[in-house]
Amino acid sequence: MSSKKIFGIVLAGGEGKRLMPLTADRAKPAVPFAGGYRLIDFALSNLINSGLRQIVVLTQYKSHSLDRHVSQTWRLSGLLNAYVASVPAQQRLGKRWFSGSADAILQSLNLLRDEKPDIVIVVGADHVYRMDFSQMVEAHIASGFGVTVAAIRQPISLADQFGVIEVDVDNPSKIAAFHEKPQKPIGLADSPDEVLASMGNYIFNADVLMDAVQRDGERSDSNHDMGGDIVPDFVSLGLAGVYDLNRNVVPGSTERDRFYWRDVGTIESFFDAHQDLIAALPIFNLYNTEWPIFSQQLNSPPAKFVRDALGNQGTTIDSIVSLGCVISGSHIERSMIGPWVVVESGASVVDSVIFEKVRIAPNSTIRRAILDKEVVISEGASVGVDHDADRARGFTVTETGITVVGKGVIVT
Ligand code: ADQ
Repeated sequence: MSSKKIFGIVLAGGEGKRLMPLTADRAKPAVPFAGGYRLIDFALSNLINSGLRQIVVLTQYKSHSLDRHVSQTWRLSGLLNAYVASVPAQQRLGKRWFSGSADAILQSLNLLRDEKPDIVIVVGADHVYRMDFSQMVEAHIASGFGVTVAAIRQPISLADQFGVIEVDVDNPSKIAAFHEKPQKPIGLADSPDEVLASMGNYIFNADVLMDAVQRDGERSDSNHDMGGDIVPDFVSLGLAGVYDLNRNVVPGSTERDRFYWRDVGTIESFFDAHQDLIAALPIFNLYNTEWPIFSQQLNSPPAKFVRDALGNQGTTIDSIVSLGCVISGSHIERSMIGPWVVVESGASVVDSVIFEKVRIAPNSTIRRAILDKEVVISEGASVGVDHDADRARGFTVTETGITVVGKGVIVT
């Protein structure tokens, strides 16, 4: 890691409307993922593994479970001034919440004034990926740009969800143009079906960032958004660089998962990201011990698989089953089962994501569904089999037929 003093800011105040009902009761970065993790654990693990030791998480929307997760899980030693601190919106600049991600930083400048870092890494909180930021910091310092934006190629069909980068023809490390969520994107010259997307991760010289958010705060024509306002400003001044994730080498990563990055902002992408992990040869490998993804260590017994009371044997295949689960004479296939889930005799769970403490009673059927925490499936009930019946019971059914049952619902 560079000898510069580096500070991390995780933007975690977004509402996550497109993940409803999973965000009805929690901030998007606190949404459980892959059994025992929360979405924010990926960003924080990357920063910690990259050598950062001073990190703040800026929160505001329904932040209780997020604040609790950060304070319980991300306890660094008190030595060496090391911390991951959750900082809720505090109305330091008048009686208003954060009006956008740049405003969140503007309202938190006291943190930078206290720590006086040279470099600030600003990252989003809701992506699944591995990245060594120390390599990006080296590239940023060498380039001399005020901001460097991390980027990855994405299908052009997704361009309207991302900031799209055009690189300078004479200097491929410089951004020539930046279009936030364009409706009519232009594909890359060497690959017309792809665009170069901003990952929502930025490295700034600290003084440059402080100046930029202060200037932005004075503008009435700004939405105070990092991607929509701050980055385009730097680009128009010729001061923005780009760092392509394909330059990043993360210890222990495989050829298959080297450039894995998923924005899990929608139910579909959240569901698909689980399938990426469950696959026998996963394209995102949770078992890379050289670049661990940290999360809360539950004091839980191992998962247990038993015959039911009549001696019937179950099958569990192509699935991940978390700690504390008891699976009894039931069938589980291509599914992610969170902690402390009970699946009883004759129940069948296929292509599904089950959050913690769900109870699935005998002879019930779950297909292509996401069940939030503490859902109870009654004996013989089904979810994901008849979408009209799912809607009639108030469940969300997506365009591609994923049924989502909200937290604590009793399904009969
Ligand atoms: P989006 O993710 O759509 O695009 P945004 O909704 O601003 O942008 O969220 C970015 C991050 O900031 C998220 O982690 C979110 O939780 C947080 N955030 C949003 N509003 C906030 C607020 N008021 N206070 C604190 N935090 C807030 C962004 C970029 C695109 C880029 C994609 C990559 O704008 O250019 O391509 O990320 O996914």
